[in-house]
Order: sequence, then C-alpha cells, then structure tokens
Amino acid sequence: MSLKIGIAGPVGSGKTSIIEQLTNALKNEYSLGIVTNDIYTTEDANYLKKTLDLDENRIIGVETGGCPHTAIRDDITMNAKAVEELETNFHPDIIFVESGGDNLSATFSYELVDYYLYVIDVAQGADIPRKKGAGLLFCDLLVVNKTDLAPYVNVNLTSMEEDVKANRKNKPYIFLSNKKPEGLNEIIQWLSVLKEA
Ligand SMILES: Nc1nc2c(ncn2[C@@H]2O[C@H](COP(=O)(O)OP(=O)(O)O)[C@@H](O)[C@H]2O)c(=O)[nH]1
Ligand SMILES: [Mg+2]
Repeated sequence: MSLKIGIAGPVGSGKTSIIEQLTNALKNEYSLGIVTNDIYTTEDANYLKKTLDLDENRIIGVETGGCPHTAIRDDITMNAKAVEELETNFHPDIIFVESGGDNLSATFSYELVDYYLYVIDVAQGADIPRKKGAGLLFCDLLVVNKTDLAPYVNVNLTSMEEDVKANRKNKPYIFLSNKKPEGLNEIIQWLSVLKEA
C-alpha cells in the first residue's frame, strides 16, 4: 500500500512547487506517484510532466468540474480512481494528491489520504492563521510558504509564527521558501517518519 499524502491550500500558495521539489528530492529513494486536481484543465499535471524527470504515466491530472473541496472531501470517487490506477500500475511508496486551490475551510477525507499538508503563503496576509480555517487547524502539517516575500508584503514572521503556534496547539508546522531549499528537509523528515510508522 502506498503512503498517500494530500496537499491542500489556496490557489497559488505553492502546492505544485512543493510537489516538484519533493519529487526531485525523493525520486531516487522512493517510487512516487502524483495526482493533481484542477477544475477544468489538467494544467498542474501537464506542468509536472514537463518539468519532472519522472515517467509521465506516474502523474495523473483529475478534472474535478466543480468546487475543489468536493473532490477531496465530499465525493472522492475521481481521486480514489486515480490513486488506484497508480497503485495498480506502479505500486508507489508515496502518492502525492494535490487539491485544486480552495478556501480556508477545505480538508481532505481520510478515506482518500493518510495524512495531509495544508499550504498557505505569507503574501496572502499575516492574518490568515488567526482566521482558523479548518485546513489550517486540522491538517497534519501546516506549511507557511514564501517566507522570502515577507519583507515585500509587510509581514512580521515572528508574530505570524506566534499566531500559528496558538492556533495549531501542538500540531506541527513549518515556514518554507523555495529560495532556501534546506527547509524542505523538514517535510522530508516528517514524511520518512510516517513511511516507517
Ligand atoms: N517567492 C516565492 N514564490 C514561490 C514560492 N513557492 C512557489 N512560488 C511561486 O508561486 C506561484 C504559485 O505556485 P504553485 O506551486 O503553482 O501554487 P499552487 O497553485 O498552490 O499549486 C508560482 O509562480 C511559484 O513559482 C516561494 O517559496 N517563494
Ligand atoms: Mg497547483
């Protein structure tokens, strides 16, 4: 059985970029599969097929046709079918399932994934952690992405982290930027613990 990892969060927060970076870091160690969700296109899957040095049949784009959260939480049929196809054809160690970008209340069904990340970015505003969206509160790992942009959007990362801490209780979170790739190691470490569990 594959370890299935969901990646949710608003449009543009960096979900596809994180999958791209994780795949490049992990593809030699693990057999991987990727499912992306877009509403009317397979844009993210097409991008990853072009950019990644990975058999393109390991990347499936699901066109949800409606609200992104519907396909990851309410009726997971389309995504479950894509995951099953990857499991049958490749027996991946890990399958990443990227949700179409959604509002702060989106969560994954644990019928579809074993664990999920929720990705927000600092350019969307420092107040997001205080707004207590369900994804942000309940996800297994919160990623606050694009920390490199903080000075340009007047975000104080120290006080943003305090808000994250207060709302996440003891659940894990990381601050990340693709300009500092070493931050990815925290996600890789988190994944390898889950893989061994
Ligand atoms: N400055 C900055 N830009 C980023 C970072 N991560 C992603 N991006 C950019 O943000 C945009 C949206 O990223 P994408 O991964 O497509 O977001 P998604 O809609 O959540 O999948 C792209 O132009 C990325 O290059 C980051 O850490 N810093
Ligand atoms: Mg994307």
